[in-house]
Amino acid sequence: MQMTLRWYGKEYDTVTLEQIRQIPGVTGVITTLFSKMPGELWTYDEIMQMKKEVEASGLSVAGIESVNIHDAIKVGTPDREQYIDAYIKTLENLGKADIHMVCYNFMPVFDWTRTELARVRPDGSTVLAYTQKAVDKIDPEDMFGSIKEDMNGIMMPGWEPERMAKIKDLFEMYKEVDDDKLFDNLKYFLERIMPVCDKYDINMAIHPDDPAWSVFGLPRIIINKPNILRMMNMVDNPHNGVTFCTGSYGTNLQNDLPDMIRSLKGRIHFAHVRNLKFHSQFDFEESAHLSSDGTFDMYEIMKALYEIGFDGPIRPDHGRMIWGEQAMPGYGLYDRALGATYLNGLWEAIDKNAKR
Ligand code: CS2
Ligand code: MN
Repeated sequence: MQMTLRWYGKEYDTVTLEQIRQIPGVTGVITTLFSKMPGELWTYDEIMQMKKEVEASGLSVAGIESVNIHDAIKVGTPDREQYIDAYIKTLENLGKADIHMVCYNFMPVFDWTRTELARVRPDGSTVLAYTQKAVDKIDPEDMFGSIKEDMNGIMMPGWEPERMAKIKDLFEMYKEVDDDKLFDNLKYFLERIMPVCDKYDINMAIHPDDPAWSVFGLPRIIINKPNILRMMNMVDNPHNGVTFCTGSYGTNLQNDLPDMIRSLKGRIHFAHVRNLKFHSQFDFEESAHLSSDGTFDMYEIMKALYEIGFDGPIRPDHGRMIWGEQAMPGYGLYDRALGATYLNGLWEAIDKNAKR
């Protein structure tokens, strides 16, 4: 595996490439062209400019998170063709730039959903949190407004104000879309892009829906083992793979994370590893990575990844906000650096033990 950190680009991120470079064992970043709207073409020159900047710092571009999917593709409206064509061109340009992993998601309207961006924990750190009660009370149109204050003035991925302004129309668009329709539209999209992925050896890595159940009555499909295997089988190409995000699949306590990892051998192209602490089944917060601080057994998760021969990029996903840092919620430097170091430690121990 290659240990990485997510980096949004110097205009958007509070963390610098120079800082990331100093985290032991972190050799690459997962980055994006953050100003691009879903459906917009990424040119070769723009990609190369970003890549050169990363490489000048001594790090590599280990992959993209995300090239976002336009709602027309998810809903399956006739204008999806133009957006799929643009997506294919973008993939071609990434391939030419020698970038081979693309994370994306197929969540309608909202990317991840949290009800608090800065819940204070007993130790004074702040974390993202979710309570079903709060979601049940809120009108989806007010969702953006309710968390905007906590964003520290920073634009958050998936919550772009331009999209949120059109939230009513978005809900209207998805009215006829149920789980099966969403699966069909995903299949259509994947079948169209697989030839360019084959040509440039690009691994597509779908990110799970977070939380892993339907919110606001919207369909959500990338949520559990049967669904993800259905997706793998419906387009049976090794380039059709997943981002295994423990914090997203793990929102559903029925999901056995190590077992899911083992069932996806060869198809996990990217791993997000973080821990959650549950207060009840539908009330959780994002804890430190350490097993004892949350609910998941991080050793078993890393061991499952090791045993299936996972060799893609991995990153600590969200971190807590600690030591007075001001950053995009979940994406500060300090706790993610601690997370990377911890995961590297687990990996080293597992590796040495396996080789004895
Ligand atoms: C990320 C997701 O911050 C996060 O939770 O893991 O927003 C992820 O980047 C997207 O869903 C992938 O398209
Ligand atoms: Mn994730």
